[in-house]
Amino acid sequence: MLGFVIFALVVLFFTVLVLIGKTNELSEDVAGKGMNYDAKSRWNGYFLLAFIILFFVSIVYQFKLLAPIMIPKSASYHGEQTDNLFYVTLFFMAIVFVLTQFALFYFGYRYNQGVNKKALFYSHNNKLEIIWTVIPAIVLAVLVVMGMRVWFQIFDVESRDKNAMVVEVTAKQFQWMARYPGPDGKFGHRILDTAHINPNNELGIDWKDPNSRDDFWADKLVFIKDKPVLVKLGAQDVIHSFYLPHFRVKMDCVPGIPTQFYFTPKYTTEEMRDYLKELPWWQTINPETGEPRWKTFKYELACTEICGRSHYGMQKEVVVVKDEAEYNEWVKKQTPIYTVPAPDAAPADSLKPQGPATTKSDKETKEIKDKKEKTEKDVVSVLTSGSAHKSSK
Ligand SMILES: [Cu+2]
Repeated sequence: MLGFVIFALVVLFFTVLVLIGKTNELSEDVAGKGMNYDAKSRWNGYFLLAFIILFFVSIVYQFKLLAPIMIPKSASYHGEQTDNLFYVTLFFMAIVFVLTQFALFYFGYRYNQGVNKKALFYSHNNKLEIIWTVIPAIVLAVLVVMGMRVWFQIFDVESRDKNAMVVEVTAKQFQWMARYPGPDGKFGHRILDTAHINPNNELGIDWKDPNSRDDFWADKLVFIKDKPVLVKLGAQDVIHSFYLPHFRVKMDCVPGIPTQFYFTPKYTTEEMRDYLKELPWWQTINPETGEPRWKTFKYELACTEICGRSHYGMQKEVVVVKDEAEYNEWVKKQTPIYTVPAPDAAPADSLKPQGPATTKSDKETKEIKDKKEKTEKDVVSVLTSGSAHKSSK
């Protein structure tokens, strides 16, 4: 409400200013003074100059205000390179921005209308045109080459560590399904057909494959410091986007097209907290928790593709542990999917594959299918009898 009142007051203030100006002009006209365009143009020039100076001051002020609460340093190795690329680009663009914007407004001030001023006809200048074509061309070429080098390093499949840990993340409205390969380090095979994919086995995991028996769902993503990770991504309904802002990782999850991202975490969650502890903004109290912000800092996975109504809820905690031992401890505490239904699977007891090489899941799949068909038949018969009833009337 207060916001609206302030907005209304600002609008009112400027409306009054415009009306005063108009009245002034009219009264001058009536008094026969005529319009003093030179004076008006001079004032316009002062205002232009004042505007651009205020504009730059406000940029510096906003930067000072907001920079401390922006995302902290990169928690992955490649992220340092992309950050560096960002800063170098920002540096050059800032120079261009300041020079061109200042020139634009300064010229408005310097060359305003005046009785004794005469416009200069200046058709072209080869030297000037060469300078403003060649210099930007060189700067842009350097930026493009730098960007391509970083890109090829990040996506260089050949130089990847073959022992990287692999995590499979599948997105759906509105959830992340993170599958870990379990202690054996191998994922169970998936069969992507309608007979294997059902509400209780959304990924179509082949329970006959022994490797699938220890795969587990993770309620948070756990990575190991300095251990490369390959995240294999998929989506079940619409396009989602796998975003780990602190690690500078972003990759779309597209239905039907597998995507992946390879990176190496550099700082554990604890190390990041220790780093943030030293920064003034992170020392302030978070009103939601009543504790300093650094204390409750968590790495985050978020969806960064507007994917539907509850898009904002597609979050997951990400934890980086210090070594394999700590990771194995966590793995030991997880329950394999094989004994529990997938997250969100409604009837908890409808699918519990047990024992070795059982085909129970297939049998149960059939039961579910039969049940579904029967329901559909019932619905159809109700509908048709209803319409028959109507038409007979
Ligand atoms: Cu999404």
